Amino acid sequence: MIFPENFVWGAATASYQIEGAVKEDGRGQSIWDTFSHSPGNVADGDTGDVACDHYHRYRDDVALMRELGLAAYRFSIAWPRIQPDGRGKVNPQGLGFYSRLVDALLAADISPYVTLYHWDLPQALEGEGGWTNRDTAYYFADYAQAVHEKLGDRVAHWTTLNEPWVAAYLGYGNGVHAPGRRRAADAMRSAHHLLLGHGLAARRLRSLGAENIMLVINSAPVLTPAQVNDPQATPDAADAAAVHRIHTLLTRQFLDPARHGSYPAEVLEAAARNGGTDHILDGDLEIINAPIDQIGINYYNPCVVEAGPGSPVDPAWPGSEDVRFRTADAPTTAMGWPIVPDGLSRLLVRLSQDYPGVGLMVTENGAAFDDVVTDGRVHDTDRVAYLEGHLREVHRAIAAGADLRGYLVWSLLDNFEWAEGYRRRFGIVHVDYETLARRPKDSALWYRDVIGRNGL
Ligand code: GBH
Repeated sequence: MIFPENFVWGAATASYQIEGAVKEDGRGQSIWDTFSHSPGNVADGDTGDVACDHYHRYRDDVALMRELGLAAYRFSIAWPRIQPDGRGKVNPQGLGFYSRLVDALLAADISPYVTLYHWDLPQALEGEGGWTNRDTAYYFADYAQAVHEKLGDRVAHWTTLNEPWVAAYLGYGNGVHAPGRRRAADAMRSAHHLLLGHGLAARRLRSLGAENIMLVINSAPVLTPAQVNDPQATPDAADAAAVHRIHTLLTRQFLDPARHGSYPAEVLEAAARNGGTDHILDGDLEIINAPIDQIGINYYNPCVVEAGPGSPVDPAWPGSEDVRFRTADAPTTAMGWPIVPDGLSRLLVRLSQDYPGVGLMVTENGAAFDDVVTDGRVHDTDRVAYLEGHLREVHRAIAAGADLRGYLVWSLLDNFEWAEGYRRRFGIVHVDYETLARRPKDSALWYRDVIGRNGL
């Protein structure tokens, strides 16, 4: 099973999940510092204070990437390292770190894929309303410019946002993520301002000469329980409506504005019933509809729903009043997430049809399992099976005509898994949190061979 020539193989991480060094070189506070240090928010009271100490160990980590043969490394930039207050003065030391990282990657023949926002908003901006405040979108574009001015001569691949659905609905809706606010109306407003920030930043980057601009979303095929194991199953009208509703809230809410310049009617109706639509101004959709080059898809599992009232409605899902969330009949990972590899091909084929004219990339895919170290090795056969199963589906989607440009494993390293802390391990490289030693798991060695062969 050979992949196309120039197919991009890589791995992904995010700043707060790996860097540590939260008080070094002038870094300001982010909402994840505040949130993780407030008791009750993160499992075991874990924080990103040290994380994988990547800030100090990045050279070793790049050497490891080179050994694995990665062609691309997707990482994110901590906005509060660049602008400690979220706006105004730029911190040269913060830019310096990413500049050294980029140089190390290029010297190792690895293309840097820079994500500008993977959830660590400067706390100073949260103090002014965070993403519920429209100004944040404009500050985000200024920040994007500051980063591009330093790295634009060497970085060819730019991502504005990682998973705006998660940032808005888990951050401001059900409060599972920072900043831990819990109001459906705030989440819907934040979603719009994140999209506005995406559009402003994409336009700004383009005006500065950037050529490969991407928006990364967490998407999923939305399926009825019967469809999980039988793609041919045909839901009745009520179940089909529930499926369509959740697909609209999860995926169309972001890609319709970004690619078609319009919101789905169902999203506007949900906003009207949750705080109103006054925050959506004339001209916003035109800004959001900025030209982009790729859509990044982070896929972990399908979303399984059927008709019937969810009780009570999760503030992460305003507009889902007639929908009941179900669990899939499938084996699960340590996160409790169902393993449904062909969900990925179903999703990719659909998105390539609904949103033509841009490349697609799997920007995250992977799994947490309860890894054990035995005799210095981690025999993570479950992770190898997960990755292999999903790569087969990527190949299948390409054969079906989807314009897939690459695949990035989540994650290079075990890391700070947000509200789950360090107890959930997604890495293909094991991290010993006592010594911070790295140890490639069997999955890393397997992935190296896949890359070497350009296929399975
Ligand atoms: C990604 O997000 C992140 O980008 C990454 O930082 C993270 O470490 C990685 O995945 C692993 O978690 O149906 O309401 O229960 C995860 C995307 C979206 C997956 C929300 C779980 C559950 C939504 N997540 N989804 S709900």
